[in-house]
Amino acid sequence: MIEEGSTVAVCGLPGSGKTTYLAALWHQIESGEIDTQFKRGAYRSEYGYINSLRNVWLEGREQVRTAQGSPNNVKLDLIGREGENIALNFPDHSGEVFSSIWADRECDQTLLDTLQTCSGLIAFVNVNNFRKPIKLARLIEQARSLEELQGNSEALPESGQNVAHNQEVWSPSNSPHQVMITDILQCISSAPISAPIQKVAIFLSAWDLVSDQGVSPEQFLTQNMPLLSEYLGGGESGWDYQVYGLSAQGGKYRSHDSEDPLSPQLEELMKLPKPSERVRLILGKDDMKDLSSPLEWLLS
Ligand SMILES: Nc1nc2c(ncn2[C@@H]2O[C@H](COP(=O)(O)OP(=O)(O)OP(=O)(O)O)[C@@H](O)[C@H]2O)c(=O)[nH]1
Ligand SMILES: [Mg+2]
Repeated sequence: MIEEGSTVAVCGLPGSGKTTYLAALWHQIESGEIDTQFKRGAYRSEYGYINSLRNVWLEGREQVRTAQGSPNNVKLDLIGREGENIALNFPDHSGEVFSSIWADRECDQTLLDTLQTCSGLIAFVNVNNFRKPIKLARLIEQARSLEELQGNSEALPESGQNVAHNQEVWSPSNSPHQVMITDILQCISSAPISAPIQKVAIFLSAWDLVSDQGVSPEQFLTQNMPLLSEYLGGGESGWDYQVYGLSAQGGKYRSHDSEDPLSPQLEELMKLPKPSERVRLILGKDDMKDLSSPLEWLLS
């Protein structure tokens, strides 16, 4: 039986797909167009914010970046499979509060409150915009070319400065995303945050952009984010985890204020009689539509 006042924490760097998921989830539950694990309960909460996200999603437009500062408190009144009433809290934080855990070693107080009271965590990674790890072989290759260039002084740029100018200055915020996410998960589970949660659903968002690669979400994680995959799978981390491929839009949406005509792909999506059918959620070999199904696992 799921507790009445449960909270799911939504974690992810800027642009990782958090708000889009909430918008699509709410549409599926509110419309009742498809069979979902959780149904809509009697309205007891404030729905202004989540309804505005849903309308943007229905129009095939990207969500506006979530503003920094206080999170938008989303509370959904739901009914579980066993008929239980659940008021599910889903605070929509901006991605910067998560970057700040990694880069500044600081945790926003409201996020801390969420983490210490939640039953489960969803961690988002956008497969379209994550910063990949640099392969050691590539670094060695670059170092060799630099050595060759230095050995051949005629080939060097006149002052030698262009080489330095082209190098990116390191800062915590331009680290590979898998390093940041692994560290954030580690911080969440250890002191001083010590969140009492064990389950994390990893959502690889914008999955429609990689679904033709023929790999499962778990394989994608192993191939592209080996550090995170080993951290989760190594057994030492303490997390019970599942990796999902999530397409909450089904394809590319227009930007929030675009006046451009719809792309052929978006036109097809918009023609679907049930907008809930735009969505895909992949877990292993299962290809699902119901965005609330991971919540059942997270909350039970
Ligand atoms: N192709 C595709 N793009 C997606 C999908 N879901 C999200 N995106 C894109 O990913 C980007 C970020 O999505 P948001 O939901 O705003 O991300 P967020 O994590 O809330 O970002 P912040 O509010 O900045 O923290 C947007 O450009 C979305 O259009 C999807 O299913 N498919
Ligand atoms: Mg957002």
